[in-house]
Amino acid sequence: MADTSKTVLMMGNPNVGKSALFNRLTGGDAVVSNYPGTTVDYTKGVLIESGQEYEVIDAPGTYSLEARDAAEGVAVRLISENPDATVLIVLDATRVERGLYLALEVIERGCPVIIALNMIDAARDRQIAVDARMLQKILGAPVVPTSATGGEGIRNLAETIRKAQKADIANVRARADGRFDEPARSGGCAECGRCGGC
Ligand SMILES: Nc1nc2c(ncn2[C@@H]2O[C@H](COP(=O)(O)OP(=O)(O)OP(=O)(O)O)[C@@H](O)[C@H]2O)c(=O)[nH]1
Ligand SMILES: [Mg+2]
Repeated sequence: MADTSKTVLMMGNPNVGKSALFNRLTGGDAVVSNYPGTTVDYTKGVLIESGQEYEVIDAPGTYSLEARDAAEGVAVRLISENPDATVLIVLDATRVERGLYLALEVIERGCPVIIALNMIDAARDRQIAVDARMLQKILGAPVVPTSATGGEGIRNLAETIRKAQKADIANVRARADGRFDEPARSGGCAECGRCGGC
């Protein structure tokens, strides 16, 4: 199987701004392909960040990895076909809870993930406060607030791809229940990707 370690697979619920973010990350220079055997299209582009070239795939929107229609089926097949990819999970900051089911499924699969908390501008406008740091701590993976339409956080998101982390779902559950304070690790933390402390 091809090396997919430099692939970034964008996944998220429908209408959360995946394609808008994809265009920001890749400059909109994209190739649209039909997924074989389906009528579903998906888009690939290139991001060059700190001298590293990534292939970015904009997957169709899905609510879960138990696909219920053709588009969701393609999203699930893309994650299977790119086993070493970093999964960029896009959440809508105005309705974070809706996207968490998929995020947890992807984390449970053992994929290295980063999370874009997109539509942060809309959340702010509607006075919806989202604690990105807490979310990051609980999920054990970097969380970057973004506004794909306004351009906010895009640079930070691109720079954070290399800090993607595989999270342990059992630890995520424990932290969500408030049962577990993760001990300092030597391998890196979700906060800065380098230390064991913050
Ligand atoms: N306010 C705001 N609107 C956004 C943002 N990102 C995307 N949008 C808008 O949200 C709508 C959906 O954006 P898309 O990029 O098409 O969303 P998607 O996740 O690719 O949608 P599907 O491919 O249908 O799953 C569009 O009208 C965008 O302009 C954002 O950060 N802030
Ligand atoms: Mg889209």
